[in-house]
Amino acid sequence: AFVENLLKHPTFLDNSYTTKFIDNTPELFQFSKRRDRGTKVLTYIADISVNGHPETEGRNAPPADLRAPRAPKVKPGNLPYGTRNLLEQKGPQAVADWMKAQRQLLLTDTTMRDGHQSLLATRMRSIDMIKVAPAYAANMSQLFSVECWGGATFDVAYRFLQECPWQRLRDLREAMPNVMTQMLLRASNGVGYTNYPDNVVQGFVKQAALTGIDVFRVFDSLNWVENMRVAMDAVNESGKICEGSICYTGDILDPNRAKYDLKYYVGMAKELEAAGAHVLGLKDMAGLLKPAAARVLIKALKEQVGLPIHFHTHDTSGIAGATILAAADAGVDAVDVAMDAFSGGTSQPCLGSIVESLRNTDRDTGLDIKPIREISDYWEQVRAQYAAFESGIQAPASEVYLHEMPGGQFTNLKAQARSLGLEEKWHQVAQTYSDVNQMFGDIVKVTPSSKVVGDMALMMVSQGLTRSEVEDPGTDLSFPDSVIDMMRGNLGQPPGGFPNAFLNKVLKGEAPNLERPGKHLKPVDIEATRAELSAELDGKLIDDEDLNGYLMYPKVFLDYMGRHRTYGPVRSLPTQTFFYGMEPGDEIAAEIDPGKTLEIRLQAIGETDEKGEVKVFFELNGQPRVIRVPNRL
Ligand code: BTN
Ligand code: 3PY
Ligand code: ZN
Repeated sequence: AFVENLLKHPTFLDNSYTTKFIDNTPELFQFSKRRDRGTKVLTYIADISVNGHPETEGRNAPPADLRAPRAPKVKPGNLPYGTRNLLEQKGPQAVADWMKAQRQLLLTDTTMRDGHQSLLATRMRSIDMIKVAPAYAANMSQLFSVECWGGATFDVAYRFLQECPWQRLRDLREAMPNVMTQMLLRASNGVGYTNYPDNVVQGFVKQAALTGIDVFRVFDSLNWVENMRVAMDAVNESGKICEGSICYTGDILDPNRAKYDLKYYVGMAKELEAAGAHVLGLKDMAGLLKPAAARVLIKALKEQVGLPIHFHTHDTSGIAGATILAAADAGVDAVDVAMDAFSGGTSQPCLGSIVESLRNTDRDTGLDIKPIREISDYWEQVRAQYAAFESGIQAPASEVYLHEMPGGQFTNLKAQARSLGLEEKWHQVAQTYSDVNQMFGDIVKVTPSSKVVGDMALMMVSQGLTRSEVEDPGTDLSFPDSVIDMMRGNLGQPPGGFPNAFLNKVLKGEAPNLERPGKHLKPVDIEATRAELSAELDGKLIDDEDLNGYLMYPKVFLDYMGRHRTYGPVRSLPTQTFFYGMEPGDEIAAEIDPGKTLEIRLQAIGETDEKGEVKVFFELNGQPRVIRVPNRL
């Protein structure tokens, strides 16, 4: 009976139980046993209610009486046939063939990944996505895919949202079994900022496919196909769709930007086709492709490459909707858009508007506008909860054609500039970003190369350095680590390499590595790493998902696990509670497991005692509970 009770005990199910802990600290065991998940969640709420959340401190807050978002109701019944069913039945090549054969413009909804990554600093929580996923399955089954994973969402989930990105994916997959899920993968940089050993990239792709990704958009931050093969091969091995992607930069119609001309892009597309892509991604991460150029580029790619084309852009300049329509005219097969409430600006163009613009034309998307409006209404309520993470950008910015910053970086760099006291010098940062690009030899700027350009630009503006001062061989300068790392070749090689004079100045004579970085990285001993992590976490069994989280982000993952031990499954709290806590009299419900719901009422918050602690009085499922937390204010 003891074992049975133990096995059923929440701390055991939670994996926070360890024999080592009990053996070593019998006097604490009573206490540890009481710290079930309910108590942990109450501790989190108490802490936030007393001390506030560090991430929202000093930022705009949503109205105090904001209601929790309500997802559209879904009628029970069989789900319509969607792209996922096709993939499951006939495989990735059949999906690619179908894309080319049919005439509707196919749409990917990016709201759950790039939409909030570009508008809200990637802060959208899983619960807000999972609640609406059934409505997508029931009423948006004509979508090509839902982009909901990868890019910056992976580390932000652990780092700032105190939740497991794998669980997010598993839950979305389960709620949306008929529509393909899509992720953004930075090739050998995984979902991180650095080149990982080949076997780490391979293991990550395998796990992502197992947990629920159908379409992998793979890109390299310097457009180096050589450095994309490991990831692309791994995707193909998993039986999922490999979308090998070109990152678009410059302007094919501008004779002064001849480095990235039509021939360059067609050549890269052919390389990706030969490398085994099922779909060609055209990833315009900054929103630089203008309508007239899109006509020329899409037409050439359709004529000279056999793959269906999937176009991604950002509306930073305000003109991206026109580019999408031009691309549709020129025969593009699929495009990325965001649900209305998460569209525009540094995000993707507006899904509903593209659907309406093409209605009754030969590229009619076939999507019904009514569920789009219902779902977008929901997203509008969701967005209101994240007022703290709004960038404040009010208008389209043609300046993007000068700096070429990716949509996801724009707001981030602006926030970084603000924190360095450079907010007033923003336009100078933008100009310097452009100068740095030229200094680096005019490179593709996308995570992680865009971060290197941003680091250098911020350093120059904060130290008042000009490009010619930086390039002057006569002055000695200490460069940001990320710049040294990139010049060493650790992110790979851009077309034509880095300019020699600059490279020599940064490396001070050290020879760069011109080969694929992964070629020189020793494979990680996976099982030894699992054992090491297990030991670090007091013997916790480490599954492949956790292991992959740790391999991408060791410190971020361990910090997450440490907080998880104290606060438990906070992912199921409503977003308002997660960021702002509760007020006396508030009541919420949190479903911590299917069928296991915590009904929580905050009764009162006491005074701070002589030990600097505050008692917070709750009712948990009708039972009184008192939680003590330090007052850190
Ligand atoms: C983070 O911002 O580090 C992640 C969010 C969780 C941190 C918790 S919130 C309550 C407590 N107070 C803090 O300052 N950190 C933890
Ligand atoms: C990412 O890598 O996160 C991007 O969105 C690049 O555009
Ligand atoms: Zn993007």
